[in-house]
Amino acid sequence: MVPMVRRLDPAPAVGDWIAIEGDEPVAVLPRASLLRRRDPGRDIDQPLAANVDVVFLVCGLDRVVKPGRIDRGSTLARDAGAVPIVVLTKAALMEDPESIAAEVERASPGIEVIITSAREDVGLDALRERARDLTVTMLGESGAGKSSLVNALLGEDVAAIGEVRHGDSKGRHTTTSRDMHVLPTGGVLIDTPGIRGVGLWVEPEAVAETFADIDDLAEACRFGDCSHGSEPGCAVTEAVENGTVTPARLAAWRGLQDEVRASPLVAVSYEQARKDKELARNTKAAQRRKGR
Ligand SMILES: Nc1nc2c(ncn2[C@@H]2O[C@H](COP(=O)(O)OP(=O)(O)OP(=O)(O)O)[C@@H](O)[C@H]2O)c(=O)[nH]1
Ligand SMILES: [Mg+2]
Ligand SMILES: [Zn+2]
Repeated sequence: MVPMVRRLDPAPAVGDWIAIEGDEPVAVLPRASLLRRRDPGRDIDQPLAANVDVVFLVCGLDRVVKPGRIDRGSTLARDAGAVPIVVLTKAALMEDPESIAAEVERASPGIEVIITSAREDVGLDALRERARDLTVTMLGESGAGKSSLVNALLGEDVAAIGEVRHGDSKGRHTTTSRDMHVLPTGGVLIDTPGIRGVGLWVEPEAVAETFADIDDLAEACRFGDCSHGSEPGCAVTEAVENGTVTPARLAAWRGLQDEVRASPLVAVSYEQARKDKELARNTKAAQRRKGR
C-alpha cells in the first residue's frame, strides 16, 4: 500500500491506477470508466469504483428482491460501461430460488441472473467465470452477503462477515471500506460497504441501455417524438397491450427517465452544450468578421 501523501486530482477511487515517483503517488492515470452514484447529501457525484468491467448486483434471498433496485443498479453499471449481473445469495434459505430468478428475469429483461450460496458452494464457479481477467465490483444492501461471497470465491476468510438482524434481515454495515481482492482464478473483486439507496448520476443513454427492450420498440413508433400515450402507431403501447412489455416495466422506464432528465448531471450537460454552441457561434461570427 502506498500512502496518499500528496493530494491528487481527481481523488483516487478504488480501482484506479496510480503513477508513482519514488514512493510517492503523483497522478491518477486516465480512467476507462467510473462507477458513481449521486451523493446522498449534495448535488454532486460520488465515485464508487474506477475501471470496472462487471457489477454484481448482490441481493439476499432472505428478503424481498426489488426490481426497482435492480433497474437502478443496472443503470449505474451501464453508465460506467460495465455489465450488470444479478447475484442472488443465500439460495439454501429458500425453497424455490429458481422461481425468484425467473421473476427477476421477467421484471428486468436482458439481465443475467445467477443463483448462489456462499455456504453451500452454489453458483460460485459461474461467478468465477464471469470475473475471470476482469475487474468486478459488488453493489448491494448491507447484509446481502457480499463479503461472504468474497471469502467463498477466494477460499479464505479475508473479509469480515456481519450478522443480520432477526426479523427484517437488515445488515449492520460490517464492511466499511472498498477493498480489492485478487481472485486465484483470475480477476479482481472489489468488496464494498452496503448501500441503502442508489441515487442516479448517469447520462440518459444508461437508462436506454437498461431498458433496451422498450427503447428498441420505441424506434418503431410512427412519430419520432411519440410519448407512448394515445398516439396512433405506437409500438410501445401495442407491446403493452399484447403482453410483450408489462405495465410495471413501462412505468419503471418512465420513472427512471424522468428522474435522470431532472438530474443535475443532465442539467449540467445541457448547460455545457448550450455554452459550446454559443462559443461555436461567436467563433464563427468572429471569423466571418475577420474574413471581411
Ligand atoms: N445461510 C446463509 N447465510 C449467508 C450466506 N451468505 C451470507 N450469509 C449471512 O448473511 C449475513 C451478512 O453477510 P455479509 O457477507 O457480512 O454481508 P455484506 O453484504 O458484506 O454486508 P455489509 O458488509 O454490511 O454491507 C451474515 O450473517 C452471513 O453469515 C449463505 O450463503 N447462506
Ligand atoms: Mg461486507
Ligand atoms: Zn410510442
